[in-house]
Amino acid sequence: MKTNREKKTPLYFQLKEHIKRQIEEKELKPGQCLPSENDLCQEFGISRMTVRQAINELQYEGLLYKIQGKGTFVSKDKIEQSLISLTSFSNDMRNRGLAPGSKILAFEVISATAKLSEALRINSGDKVIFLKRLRMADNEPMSIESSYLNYYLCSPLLDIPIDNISLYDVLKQELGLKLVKAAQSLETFLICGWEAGLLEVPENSLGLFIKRTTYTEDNKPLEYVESIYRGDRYKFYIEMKGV
Ligand code: 16G
Repeated sequence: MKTNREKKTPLYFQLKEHIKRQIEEKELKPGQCLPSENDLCQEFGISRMTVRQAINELQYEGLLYKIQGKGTFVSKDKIEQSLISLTSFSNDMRNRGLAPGSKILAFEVISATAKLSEALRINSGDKVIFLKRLRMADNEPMSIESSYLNYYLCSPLLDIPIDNISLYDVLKQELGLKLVKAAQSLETFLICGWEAGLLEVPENSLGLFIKRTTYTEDNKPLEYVESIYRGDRYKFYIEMKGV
């Protein structure tokens, strides 16, 4: 492809779209190194600044990543998660042939704040089980989940070794709870500081902030979860019916 100076779209944008197409068509494959900035300047007859702008934007969008001193590489395909069925992280990863894992960041009993008492429909100050985990797939960090669980429904959980378990499997199989439905919201989020370190992403990477409340029978909120998902590794989809 040659960039076209007659077009209304800026030159950097033309290069960006070209690289995007190459990734979509698998001409550039996940893990593959991009040609050097110099090579791209020469090939497309554009300046280094223009090449950098295209590459930086693709990096922000999660399609490319840089390794200091090594070059720019194509990111892995994103994990697509359906928003229709109430699945667990472990199940989602296993269905994709990836090994789920967790690193426990906190596991303790706390008192419900006003926000938690509203989400779990309990009184302020009531006991809540707080479980914060870094979730991994094939040892790659994917998300940070902060789960707040109704103490009176879930207290046997405190006696179970929590490392690398599926919370939903334990709630269902060992505590006999039925997870009937969940309500979830998604917002964009900038990942920085400690959380960027845990997720192994650059400062200010795009992420998704997800809140989920899961209900058991009788419409009782069982868990309220706030999660941060890596924007470069995840996409969510939903199917809609015509009205
Ligand atoms: C998912 C849920 C989370 C739940 C977890 C249980 C989202 C946004 N969140 O990650 O609410 O606690 O699965 O996973 O999907 P586990 O059974 O593997 O522990």
